[in-house]
Amino acid sequence: MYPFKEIESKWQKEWDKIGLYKTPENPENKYYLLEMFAYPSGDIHIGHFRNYSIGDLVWRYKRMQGYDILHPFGWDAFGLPAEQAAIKHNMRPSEWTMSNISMARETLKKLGISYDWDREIITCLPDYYKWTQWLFLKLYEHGLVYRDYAYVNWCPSCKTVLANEQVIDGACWRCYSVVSRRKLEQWFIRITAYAERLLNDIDKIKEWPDNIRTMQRNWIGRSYGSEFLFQIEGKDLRLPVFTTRPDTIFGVTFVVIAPDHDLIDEIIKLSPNANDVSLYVERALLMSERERTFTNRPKTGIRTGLYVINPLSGERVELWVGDYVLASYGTGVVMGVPAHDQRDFEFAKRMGLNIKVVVAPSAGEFDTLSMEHAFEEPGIMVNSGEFSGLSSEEGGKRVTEYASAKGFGGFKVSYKLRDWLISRQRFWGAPIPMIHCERCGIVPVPEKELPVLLPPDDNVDFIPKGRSPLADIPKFINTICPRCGGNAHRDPDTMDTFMCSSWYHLRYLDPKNTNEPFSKENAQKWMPIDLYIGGAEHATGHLIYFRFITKFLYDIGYLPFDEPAVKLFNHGMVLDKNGEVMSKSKGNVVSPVNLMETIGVDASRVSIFFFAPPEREILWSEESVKGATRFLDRVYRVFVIHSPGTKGHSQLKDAEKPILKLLHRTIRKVKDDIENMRFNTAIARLMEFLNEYEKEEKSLSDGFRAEVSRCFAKLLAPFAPHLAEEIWQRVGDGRSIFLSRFVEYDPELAKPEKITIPVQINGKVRYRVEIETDCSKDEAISSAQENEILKKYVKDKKIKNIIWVPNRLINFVVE
Ligand code: ANZ
Ligand code: ZN
Repeated sequence: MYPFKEIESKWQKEWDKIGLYKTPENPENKYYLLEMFAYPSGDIHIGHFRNYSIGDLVWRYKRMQGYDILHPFGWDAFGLPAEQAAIKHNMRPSEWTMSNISMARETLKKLGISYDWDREIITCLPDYYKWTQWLFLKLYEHGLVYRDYAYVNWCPSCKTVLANEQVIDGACWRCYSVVSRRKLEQWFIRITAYAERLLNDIDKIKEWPDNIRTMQRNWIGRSYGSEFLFQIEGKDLRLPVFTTRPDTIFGVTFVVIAPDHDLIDEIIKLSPNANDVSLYVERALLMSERERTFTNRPKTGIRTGLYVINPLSGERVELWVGDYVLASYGTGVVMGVPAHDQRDFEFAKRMGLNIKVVVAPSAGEFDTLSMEHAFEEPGIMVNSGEFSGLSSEEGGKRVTEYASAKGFGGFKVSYKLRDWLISRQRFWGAPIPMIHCERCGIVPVPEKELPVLLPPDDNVDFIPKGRSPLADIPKFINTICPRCGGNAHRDPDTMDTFMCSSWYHLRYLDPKNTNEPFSKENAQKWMPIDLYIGGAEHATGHLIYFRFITKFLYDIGYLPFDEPAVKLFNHGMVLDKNGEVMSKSKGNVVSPVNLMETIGVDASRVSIFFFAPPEREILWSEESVKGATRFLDRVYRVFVIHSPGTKGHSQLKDAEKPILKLLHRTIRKVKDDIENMRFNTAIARLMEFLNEYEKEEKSLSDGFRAEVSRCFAKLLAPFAPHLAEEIWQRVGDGRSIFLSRFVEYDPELAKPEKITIPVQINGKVRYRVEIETDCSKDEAISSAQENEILKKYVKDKKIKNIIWVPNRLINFVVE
C-alpha cells in the first residue's frame, strides 16, 4: 500500500501552517458552507465522517473555483445525555461534555476536514449561551414568549417535559418509556405567530429537497374551515367547534370535547355524571396524543349528561368527552357528523348514536341503515333547511356567512403547528433568564446582567425529581428583583437545546463578539448559508426552528435575509452490511479512526463516496474499501512514482490524441457529477480514465504526462486531497493545489464520442442508430424514433414499453 501515513500527516501539517482553512475577512465571492454541528455524545462515527466528508469535498471544489468560504464547526453541547452520564458514571456534565468534545475535535482534525477551528462554538459555554438568553429576552420583549399551564408530554422515567418532536411513536426519544400527559406551568414561544410565513415561504426555498418541504407543509398543516359556537343547554357557556365541512352542520348528532381541553374541569363541574367523567378523563390522559389518533384504535368516550344546541338547526344534541379529539388542534371540540366523517361514524356506531344524512351524491338520497362507511365526498346538501339543494362548496360558504352575520360563527384557519414549549426541568441547559418576584411578578433579567450563569456542576443532585435540579441550589435560585430590589428567585428551568441550535449558524459569523450575538456587518457579508448539509430527521424540528428564528431576527432588524439556507442537502445513513443501524450495543460500529489508520483518510473518503450517491444509504462492507485502496495505490504508482516532473509541453504525438480527448471528456463529466452531488460516478470516471491512461503510459512524452498529471491531480483533489497534493508537489506551481484553479475542459475536445447501437423492435434488431456515448435515455430514444422503419412498424399501434441499456441497445416493445 502506498505510504499514506507519511503523506497525510505531512500535508495536514502543511495546510495548518499556511492557514488553508482560515476564513477570509472580506469575502468577494462568498460561500457559506455548513454541516449540522455535532452532539458531543462520544467520538465521531462513520455516519458523521460521511456527512463531514461531503462538506469537505464541496469546500475543496468551491475553493478551487475561487470562492471565499466560511466553513465552521461547533458543538451542540447542552442536553439530557450529559446529565444521564453524570448519574450513571458519576461524572460532571461539563466534564463529560468537554472531554467528548476534545476527543471528537482531534478526530476531525486527523480526518483532515477543512474547518476553520478559530470559529468553533460550544453552546454550553457562557460566551455562547449568554446570547441564547439574549435571544430569549428579545422574543419576550416582542411578545413571543409566554407562560401557560398546559398539558405537556411527560416522560415518567426521565421525569421531564418533552417537546412534540421528542416523542417518537408515543415514546420518549431518549429512554423509550411511554409518554403521558401532565398539566404544568411552562414557558412557550409563540412560533404559531409565524405559521403563515413559515408555510408560504417554503416557496422561496426551492433548493431544499421536496420531501423536506412537503414534511414542513404538513407539519404546519394549514386547514381552511369554519368555527361554530354550540351553547351548553341552560348554561352560560359556549363551545367553539372547528370544522372543515360547514356544509354538514345540519347533520350534527353529537358534540365531543377533548379530555385534555382547558374547559374540562368546568364541564366536569356542570356534569350530572361528574365522577365517571372525571375518571374517564384521568385514564384518557395516560395515552399519548399520537396513540389517540391511531385510526384503527377503538374510539372511547363518555356522556357528560349535558346537551348543546346546534346554532343553525336549533337541535339539542349530547355532549361527550372522547379521546379521539385532541385538545391541541382546532378548538379541541368536534361536531360529530357520523354520516359524513368516518371517525364520527365509528364513534356513533359504537355508542349507538344517530346518523343523519345531510349531503347526497348528485344521484340522490341514500339509506342510513345500510351505510357501512361515512359518505365523505362533497355533494348536494339535503335535510338542511333553507340551505338544501346547494352544493357542498357553495352551501358551506353560505352557512358560515349566515353564522357570522348572526354572531355564532365564522371562517377560520387552523394550523397543526403548536407553540414551542421550551422549558426543561433539567440542569444541563441554558438557564431561562427570568426572575419571579412576589411583588412584581415575572421580571426579565436585564440584558446587561447576562449571562445568567449555571452554577458549578459538582455536588449537584441530578437524580430526576420532577423539578429542575437548579430549584434546589439556593445560591442560584435566590436573587434580588431587578425592579423592586426585594428578595426574589430565579426561574429554575433551562431551555430546550433546540433553542441553542436555532441560531448557532449566526454565531459563526462573529464568534468572538462580546457586545452582540453577531454584527450586522458580518451577517451582511456571509448570510444566507449557501449549502446546509445534514440529516433529514431534523425536517420538522431544527429545520423549522432555525427558519423561525431567522425570520424573527430579520423582523427586528438584525438580519438582511428571512430564510437561513439557500440549499439543503440531506445525506444518507451509514448502515452495517445487514442494513442495520450501527450502535455500540450491537457491536457493529465502524470507527473512522480505525479505518483511517489501516487504509488512510483518502482511501476512507474515496470508499465512502464510491459506495453510493451521497443522499442514499450505505450498507458498509469491507470489499468496497479494498476497491478504493487499489485505485489509490495505482494512482500513486502512475502519478507519484512515475511522475515526469514539471516538463513543458511538446508536440502532441498520435498516441496522445485519444488520451487528451478522454481527459477532457473526463473533466467535463467529473465537474458535472460534482455539481450534481454524484460523487460515486465521478470516481468511476476517474477510474476509467486511469485504466486507459495506464495502458498508453509508456508511449507518452514526459511533457504530455506532466500535463495529464496536473489535470488528474485537480480532479482527484476533492476526493483524495492528500494524495492529490502529493502529485501536485511534483508537477504543480509550488503552492498548495487548493490555491490553484480547478481544471476547465476544452468543449471541442470534450465532445462526446459517437457510437452506433442496435435498435430492436419486439426483441429483433431492425436498424442501427448513432448516439453520443453516455447520452440520456430520452436523447437516445428521440434519435431512434426519427427512423422510418420504426414509424412504419408502429403506425397505429401503441408502444407499450421501451427498454434502454445505456450505450448498448434500445428495444421498442410494440403491441
Ligand atoms: C365536522 C365534519 C364533518 C368534519 C365532515 C369532517 C367531515 P383537518 O382537515 O385535519 O383540518 N377535527 C377538528 N378538530 C379536531 C380535533 N381537535 N381533534 C380531532 N378531530 C378534529 O380536519 C378537520 C376536521 O377534523 C374537522 O372537520 C373535524 O371534523 C375534525 F363530514 O367537523 B370535521
Ligand atoms: Zn420585584
